[in-house]
Amino acid sequence: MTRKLCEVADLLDMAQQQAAPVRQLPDEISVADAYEVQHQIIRRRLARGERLIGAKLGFTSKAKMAQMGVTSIIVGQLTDYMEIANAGTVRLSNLIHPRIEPEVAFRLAHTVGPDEDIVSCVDAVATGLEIIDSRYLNFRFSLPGVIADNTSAAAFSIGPWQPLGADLGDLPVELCVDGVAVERGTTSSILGHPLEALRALQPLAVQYALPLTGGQVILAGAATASAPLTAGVVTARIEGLGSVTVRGA
Ligand code: OOG
Ligand code: MG
Repeated sequence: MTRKLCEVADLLDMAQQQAAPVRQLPDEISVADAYEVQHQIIRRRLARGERLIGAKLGFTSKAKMAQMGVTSIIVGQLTDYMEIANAGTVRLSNLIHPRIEPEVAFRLAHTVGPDEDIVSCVDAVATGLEIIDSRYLNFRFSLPGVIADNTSAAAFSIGPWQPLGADLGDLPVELCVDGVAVERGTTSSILGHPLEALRALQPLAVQYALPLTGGQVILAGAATASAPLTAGVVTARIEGLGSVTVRGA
């Protein structure tokens, strides 16, 4: 990895730890280099004692693409540091300008083999909440910029796991802040069907060397736009899948 990419990793890693935003990248880097930076940041986090526990997709719905102005599917990595228990508290002072969005979460029963269909490796599904917190000023970024920044991943919470059984193709999704619905959508907005997000992840994981191992959580990407996370209670609800709640404080 070149010195320039190491410097970008340093900058973004520090921005996350200090909850202080940085300017957008001055010179554009390639998408492949951006994934290199993301890996470097994750290596630093693992060296600090965090564990890799999953992956997340971004921009799998038109609502998110339109909100953020990015139209390619991206992947980020989740560590145990980012997990908030259902009904747990998200510490706002550790974050820059957090936003929150509803997610469909999948769980891998076992490691995805090279010739295996990822869908056959999933044993459970749940409603999730993702807290995104771009390390860039004003939450504005380019495609390589957001990939380098681990796709704005900051925290997430997962509701009770359900067996993967019922059709997930068109379930109503709701995001409520302090009891008021602020976003509504349907799981069909996620690439037509949330299982398509898993199918989109598989080649990207191979291309960018992201491990897909047993027990991992996969966030399929938000079906609706995100909402600002401030002090208060946020619930995501997906009909038939249940709900998950976090409190911002
Ligand atoms: C990037 C992350 C996108 C999603 O669900 O689409 C994402 C961002 O919006 O800052 O997590
Ligand atoms: Mg998301």
